[in-house]
Amino acid sequence: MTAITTRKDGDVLVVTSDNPPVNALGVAVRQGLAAAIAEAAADPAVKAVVIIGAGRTFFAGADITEFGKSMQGPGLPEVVDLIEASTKPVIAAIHGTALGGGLEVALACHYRVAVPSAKLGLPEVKLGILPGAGGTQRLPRVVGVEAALPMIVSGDPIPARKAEAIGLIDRIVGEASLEADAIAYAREVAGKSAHPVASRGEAKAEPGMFDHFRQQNARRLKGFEAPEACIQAVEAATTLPFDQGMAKERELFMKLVTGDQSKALRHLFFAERAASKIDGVTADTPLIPIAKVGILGAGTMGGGIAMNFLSAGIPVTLLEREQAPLDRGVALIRKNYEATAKKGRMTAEQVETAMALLTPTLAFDDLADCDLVIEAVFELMAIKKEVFARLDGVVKQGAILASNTSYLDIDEIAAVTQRPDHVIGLHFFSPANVMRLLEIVRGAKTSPSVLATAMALSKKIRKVAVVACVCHGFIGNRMLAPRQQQGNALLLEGARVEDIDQVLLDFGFPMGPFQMSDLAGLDIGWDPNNSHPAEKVQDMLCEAGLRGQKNGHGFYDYDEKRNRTPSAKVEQMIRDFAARKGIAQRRIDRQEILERLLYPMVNEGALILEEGKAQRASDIDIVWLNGYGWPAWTGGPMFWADTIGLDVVVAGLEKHAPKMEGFRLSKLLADKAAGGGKLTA
Ligand code: TC6
Repeated sequence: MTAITTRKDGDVLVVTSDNPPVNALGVAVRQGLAAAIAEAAADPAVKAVVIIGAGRTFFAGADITEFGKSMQGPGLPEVVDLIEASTKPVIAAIHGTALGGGLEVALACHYRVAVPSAKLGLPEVKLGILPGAGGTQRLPRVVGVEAALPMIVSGDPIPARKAEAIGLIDRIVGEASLEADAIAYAREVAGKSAHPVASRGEAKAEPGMFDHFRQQNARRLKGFEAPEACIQAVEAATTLPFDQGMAKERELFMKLVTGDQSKALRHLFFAERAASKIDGVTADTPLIPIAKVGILGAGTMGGGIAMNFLSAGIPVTLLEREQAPLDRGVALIRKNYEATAKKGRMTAEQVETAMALLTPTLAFDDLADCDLVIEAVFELMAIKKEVFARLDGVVKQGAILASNTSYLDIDEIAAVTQRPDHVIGLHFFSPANVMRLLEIVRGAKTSPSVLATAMALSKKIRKVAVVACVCHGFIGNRMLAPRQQQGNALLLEGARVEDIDQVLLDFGFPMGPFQMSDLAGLDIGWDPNNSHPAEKVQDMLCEAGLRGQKNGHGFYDYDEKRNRTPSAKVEQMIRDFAARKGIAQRRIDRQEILERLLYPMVNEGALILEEGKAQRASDIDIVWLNGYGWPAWTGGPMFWADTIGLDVVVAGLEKHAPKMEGFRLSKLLADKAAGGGKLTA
């Protein structure tokens, strides 16, 4: 099959790219485009050229699978130059997505038309690179630096109407008549004496603009190389002639594409897609239609979960035991939607549409006709069992019963029902309406159909789903446990709260472990009636009345604006606590802190893999990236371990093992380290 075909529509050469699924600009497409431009040049009857994508989209970018390999010519920058140099006007006819190299092709075209539903963007930064086929030089020349810079640095696409408003699109055409409208447009412009050429434009910047932008985006830039390179490339567009700007873009691109951060982000791109491929589930596994969802518990979690479905247009019945918490739950959902509307991300009408899909109730029987019921009640096995037995009796046969438990055994819960094959774990992360991750827990008896339905549903509510099997804490929380244990041990051995947090902040986490505990509330999981002396620092702080951000005092002290300052009192309390336990304190360096927080997590991930609780190492990376803020540019815990070397990780674990209570080295990790293997290979 040839990726590019041409046909003449009168005096217009229509060049169609058909390279499913996303029309990536692989070698065959690049060769075909170059040949098509040559064909147009050689044919005096051709007055204009239209480039259009077959199938679901215009070019969604360079072929990412070609990165890191030796690439066959012509390269994309060359093809883009050929298009721009055409003396006959070239019109990009855009539908679906024009992304990355796809938008760079469009920018080289003299004109761009798009259907209203199209999206345009330069998402390269998300892959740890920058637009390397002239995007950083042409886009600012076409739409101005102010509009181009955030597009290139954030990588977020914009809709066609916005693209039109900033001058990226010349005309919005009919949703169903793209090709015909593009051809008509080509005829309109063919007779003009001159055509716009992006590279000949000028990109102007206000003095200080780039530094101001850097300051405003400091958080996004920290530790991550690609955004800064993007800024430098756009800056070059404003200070250098086009050719020199292109040379600068190429230099920055080559450095990034061969670097570890880009490798890590490409790994994650494919990891996210791999996560949806599940053993035992095929394309023809039947799906259970989900027309109505029931949710038990209208607290923060239940309400957040409900919002996912309401936003996706799926009716929700929300059940509570008493009127007051039910009213509070509903009010919170409304408040969250209204806050979104205030930020301009939802219209008032959309808020009402979502709210109209919500049915609050106190009657258990109202869940009877739901196709899926998710419980978000108190995290105690006895309560979960009671709830599931009751649900099983009330909810119609064939419906799925799901638990939002973050630790408990789904098989034990399923066993109290007559439909263990229809029981599953759907572990949402708080705030559930915001966090992208959904851990789907597959019970021993969960049917492929139920699993496939949960996966399909997760896509509909725009979550990144990862399947885990039953074990304490599944993937995410199971790996969090050794990190917390080591954080606690390090405190007792003499590391300071803020030093431990700082190590992870510098690594790229948005929050350190103790900041996270303060935010979540120190009393989560604390039993006030426990008469034994506190084992953990956190419990000791709870006993002293410190609860975290919610009462202004936790590992840190907080002011009304939630600014934190280290607490000398807490430092002393930890010293005293260590002394009572007979633990000698010492100075602990940053490297030891890093190794003792992160290497045990890698080890736990490897144990999860060798026990078959996760299907592949990259699934673990996706969990940590989307649920716990692991910095994307390191690729996630498993990829990071591969990058620094598994032998290094194992050596570190062995060195620290005497200080790590209950530590057990994963055989898989040890074997891979010894054999020079990788976890993610
Ligand atoms: C660039 O352009 C740099 C230029 C400089 C050059 C010098 N390449 O996401 P989906 C595969 S960098 C190869 O599930 P959707 C994907 O792996 C690129 N393969 O679909 C999956 O394969 P599987 C800048 C690609 O409808 C299948 O296509 N562009 C590529 O949910 C379906 O993908 C981007 O970063 C690719 N470029 O979303 C855009 N893209 O079925 C990347 C996709 O074997 N792509 N595949 O698992 C996307 O964001 C999305 O794919 C989408 C479609 C929005 C286009």
